[in-house]
Amino acid sequence: MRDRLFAIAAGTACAAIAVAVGLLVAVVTGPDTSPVIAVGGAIIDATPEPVKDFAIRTFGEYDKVALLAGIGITLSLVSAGLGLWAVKRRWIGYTGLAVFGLLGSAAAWGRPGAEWWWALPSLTGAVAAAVALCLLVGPGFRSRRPPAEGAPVPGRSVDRRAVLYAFGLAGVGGVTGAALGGRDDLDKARNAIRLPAPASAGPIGRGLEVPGITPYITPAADFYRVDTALVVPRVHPDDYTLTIGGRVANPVKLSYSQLLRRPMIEREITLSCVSNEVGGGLAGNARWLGVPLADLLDEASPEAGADQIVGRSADGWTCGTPTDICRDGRDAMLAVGFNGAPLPLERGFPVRMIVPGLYGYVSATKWLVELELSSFTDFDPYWVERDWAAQAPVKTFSRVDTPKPLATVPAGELTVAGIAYAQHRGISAVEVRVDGGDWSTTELAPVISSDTWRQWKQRIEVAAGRHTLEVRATDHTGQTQPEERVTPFPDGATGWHSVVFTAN
Ligand SMILES: Nc1nc2c(c(=O)[nH]1)N[C@H]1C(S)=C(S)[C@@H](COP(=O)(O)O)O[C@H]1N2
Ligand SMILES: [Mo]
Repeated sequence: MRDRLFAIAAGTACAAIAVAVGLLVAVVTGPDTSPVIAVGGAIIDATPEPVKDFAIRTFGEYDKVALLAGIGITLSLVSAGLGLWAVKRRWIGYTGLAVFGLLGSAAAWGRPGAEWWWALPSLTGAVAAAVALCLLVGPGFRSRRPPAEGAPVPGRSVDRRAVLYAFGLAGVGGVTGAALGGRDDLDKARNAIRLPAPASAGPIGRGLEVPGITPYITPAADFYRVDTALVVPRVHPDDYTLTIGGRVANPVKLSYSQLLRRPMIEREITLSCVSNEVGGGLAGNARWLGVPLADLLDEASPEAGADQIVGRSADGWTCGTPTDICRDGRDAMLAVGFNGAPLPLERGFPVRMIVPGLYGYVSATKWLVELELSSFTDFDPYWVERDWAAQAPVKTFSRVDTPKPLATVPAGELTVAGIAYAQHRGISAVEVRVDGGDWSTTELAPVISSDTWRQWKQRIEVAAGRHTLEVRATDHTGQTQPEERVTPFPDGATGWHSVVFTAN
């Protein structure tokens, strides 16, 4: 039994050493090349749509944490098993480590933009783990079996200490690697940026003051995040080039400082995710500063028929936006500022795209490095390849923020409130009803444009007991949200949000 535990510990210690050495080498070769991140990235890209949909629905914004935890658990189990086998047949241990190393290297090589040295973290990690395996389960291991009842067990304590040392070394190495991996002068460079004042500053909206309502402007820390990047791409503004090419008469190349010198607009715009469920939180409203996209397109002069703009991010993710929508007068922009500061790193620093009226996956490329004029028949971007719709205008959405689901409130008068958006069409009315009664029209916050969400509130009377509050919104074209609930795939959820609460 003791020997088995030792073997399990030795196996997992070797895996920990592999991961730690991988992280240390990745300090030089780049954060997405470390074995766990490379494998995680490969899993994200290879996961079939229903599983991904399930993951996003189950874990929400913790989907990446869940994936890393899953990889960690799998690795621990497999390496524990390898440890058990390796004490009997050492070659099985070495073969297992070689397979690990090759899998990690293959995953890294499969990433967009991979270079040959991206395999080094996994390979060196595997070699280090093999050395550790040899030291821990090396010659002499068998001799530590109890020779006779009650006799001292030679060497055991030394070996146990060796396993502890191995875990300790792996811990220190891993923490050092992880800490150094994200450490370059990017935060410094971002803090040093002085954003220009906008040539055109849009009006500043004001929200309703109701306890429990979603604030009109979403602070950076509360803004949802959705992307396929396991580690945030780190794009230094000094090395930044944006290319506008493909089917254009005049290809354009711009550095970050050239982009900052162009006339800018600043606008409050809501961004929402196609995966947002009825009543969900995958939407935010911010004040974005950026270069109007239409001006840049005019300069590049797209060919007739180039009806899709393919956005590419530094990590290879792609996005397809209708060319005509970007030129129809709406505030489509290449954003560099978010709520008065340079874009936060996880929000696409240094440059991302924002197009009011379209879900993020067809418009909002973060870490944007290229716009390629193409056509919808010639190219399927990342999510379209995975069967999401190529055209995805934002559907009308309304949500109850207060009361919270299953809350208990005092009976009598009660203020209920929430938000609604029908982006680029505008919200004309929001109605609520209690327990399937008559609809009543709510009070709407003043609004500065059709591109932001609109808060609503209503005073209602409730008797003691359990109640259901429903909400529905109507846009400026006169369309009211349909009651039936439809899940997000393939082009956005619809249906009325409702909240059950108790009054007493
Ligand atoms: N490079 C890159 N940009 C991306 C994505 C991505 O996976 N990679 N996801 C898109 C999706 S699906 C959405 S909803 C928005 C989310 O932007 P946020 O994380 O700033 O809220 O970014 C878009 N831009
Ligand atoms: Mo999204």
